[in-house]
Amino acid sequence: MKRLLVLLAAGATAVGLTTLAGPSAQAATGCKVDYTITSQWQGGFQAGVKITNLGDSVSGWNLKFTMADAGQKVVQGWNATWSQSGSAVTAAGTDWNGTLPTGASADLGFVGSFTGSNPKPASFTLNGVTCTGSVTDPPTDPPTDPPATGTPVATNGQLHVCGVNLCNQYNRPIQLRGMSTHGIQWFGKCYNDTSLDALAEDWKSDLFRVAMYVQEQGYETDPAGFTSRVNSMVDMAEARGMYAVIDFHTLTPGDPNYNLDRAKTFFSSVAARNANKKNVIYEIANEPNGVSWTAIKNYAEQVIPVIRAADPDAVIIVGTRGWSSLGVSDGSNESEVVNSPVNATNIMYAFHFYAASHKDDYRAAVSRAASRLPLFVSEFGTVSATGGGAMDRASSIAWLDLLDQLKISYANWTYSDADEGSAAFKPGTCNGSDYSSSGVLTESGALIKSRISSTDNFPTS
Ligand code: IDC
Repeated sequence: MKRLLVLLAAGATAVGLTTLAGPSAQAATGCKVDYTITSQWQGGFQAGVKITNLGDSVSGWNLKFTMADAGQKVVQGWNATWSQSGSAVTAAGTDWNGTLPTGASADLGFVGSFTGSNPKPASFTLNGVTCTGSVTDPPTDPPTDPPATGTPVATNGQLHVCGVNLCNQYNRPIQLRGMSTHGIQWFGKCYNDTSLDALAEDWKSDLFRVAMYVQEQGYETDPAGFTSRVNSMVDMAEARGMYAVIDFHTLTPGDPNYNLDRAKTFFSSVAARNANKKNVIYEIANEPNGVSWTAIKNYAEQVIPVIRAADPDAVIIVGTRGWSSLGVSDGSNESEVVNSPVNATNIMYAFHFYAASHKDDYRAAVSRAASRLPLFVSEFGTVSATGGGAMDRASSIAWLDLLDQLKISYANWTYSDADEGSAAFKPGTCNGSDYSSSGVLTESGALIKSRISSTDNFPTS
């Protein structure tokens, strides 16, 4: 059966073609094309084109090839919708032969014209896959695979704020426990496949906070480069089933409005790029300081809509006054936020502490605030607020017990080998490949690892 379909003027631009899906990442692909010049005459020829699908069944196909000589044109084709643009020829499957099960063939053909010689095309692609006559199996472990069963992201799915809690896909409150990077501009070498495997598998971390400083040789020096580094760290977390907090690590200057334009640029980009991921949480200003809650709130109300426009359902963390102390470090308290919350939904407020510096009065503020505000401890240290000094074990344990009891999520500063007490690894660890043995841990690292690696028991119904 020949059905005459499309008559194209030579050189016409391809129009009206259905856009066909390419091969799915999961599908086995492969095809064979037999191109036969069945007859030829002065300036004209007829070609038969037999496509055999060797891969998984395709529904909707698109065969493409390039004429080997610029003077060759499709004049009239059959059993496909034919078009030509320059030397590029497309034949699209029709409603009666658009589905090709494994092993099935479609016989098409066309009448062509030529001005010089009439060679055969060199190669053919079917839905973007070159027809080599053999099958390519799908990658066994593509990096975009859904996380393995049982990981934090596989279990909890897309998160949302419910009341004052962070809730999972079953609308049940959960607590995420994990680690923050140090400044990625300084400690990039600490974030590689081996260290991330250790974080996911040995530490059983639920969470990986990516601290992207804006100043101090950070984002402002190379916006595109830092954006792409953050994105690849989000992917590394996703591949291991961990949540990723994208931390716009403002610190000095303390007024986040100083970086408002940068924040809009950065978040519109990362939110668009990561919108379909379930593992992303946005933290829009690490630690506002020397600035009023009103100014912070104003910043938040400008940045949040930028994220929402691209990624409507992700949880967003808003920094608070006094280095994200809910104002306590500035002599205020949580009431300023309770009385004037950010005008947005699905957000949480950051609370940060350093256990050797921040003790009972700060714990009291968190205990009070926890029933009024959704809190997220996106950064804390076991040491002093400088990031150095000795670990305060008693205060650290009091804090962690409180956070567990209140189901407040946390990330510890830092998963790095910085030469300071807050680092989890001894200096030099990131020059090697051992992130798993107890010998590489600092005192802080050992305590935090023992806390984070205990069973999560996430609710699943
Ligand atoms: C510290 C680092 C330190 C670095 C300093 C300035 O540990 O190596 O020199 O920043 O960039 C925070 C901040 C966090 C601080 C940390 C410890 O969010 O950037 O890291 N800290 O001082 N808030 C309270 C403490």
